[in-house]
Amino acid sequence: MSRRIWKLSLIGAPGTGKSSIISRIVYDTDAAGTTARGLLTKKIKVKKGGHNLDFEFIFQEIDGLEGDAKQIAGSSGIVLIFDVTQPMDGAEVNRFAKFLGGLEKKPMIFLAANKIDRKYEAVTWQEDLEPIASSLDAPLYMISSRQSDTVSEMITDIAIRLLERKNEKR
Ligand SMILES: Nc1nc2c(ncn2[C@@H]2O[C@H](COP(=O)(O)OP(=O)(O)OP(=O)(O)O)[C@@H](O)[C@H]2O)c(=O)[nH]1
Ligand SMILES: [Mg+2]
Repeated sequence: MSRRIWKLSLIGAPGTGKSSIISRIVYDTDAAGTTARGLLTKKIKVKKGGHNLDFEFIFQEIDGLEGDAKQIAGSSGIVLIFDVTQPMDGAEVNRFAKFLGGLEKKPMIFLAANKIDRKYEAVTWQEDLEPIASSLDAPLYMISSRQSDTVSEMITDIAIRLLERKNEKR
């Protein structure tokens, strides 16, 4: 059986929760502070069409939406992380989308709105992010690194979508 290894880059402003989300996926805890710097990997199993599929993700954390082609190079997918308790900068997101469009090898793009456990303090809503998601043709996930199921549903869906895209290209 073939091994599937994908590099997944989490990109977002400082404090949006990138390390916490990676910790949740890798260790099933959100204690970002205990996370060693460097590349973390996680093997996950997905059931699809009666088959058990094995995947391995390599995670990379990238601060800010400045768009560094070198850092993004080699990523199968990128997840733009937003913090629902912080305002989002639409112009910045558009600049980043333009940058992505200019890349030679375009990674699959995903959007994640994090910290939904603090939805009563939210200033960025699902309705604010949906137009961006559809303009980027990217799925949008509402997650909290404190809520294990929201993160595991996201990573499973990302794995399936990456797999489907890979099969499409053959
Ligand atoms: N309430 C709540 N807090 C969160 C959540 N995710 C992250 N945090 C908190 O937000 C703060 C920043 O989280 P980090 O995971 O360090 O964010 P980061 O994007 O890796 O930050 P930098 O590496 O500094 O860019 C920490 O205090 C986390 O505990 C969440 O889903 N809910
Ligand atoms: Mg971090």
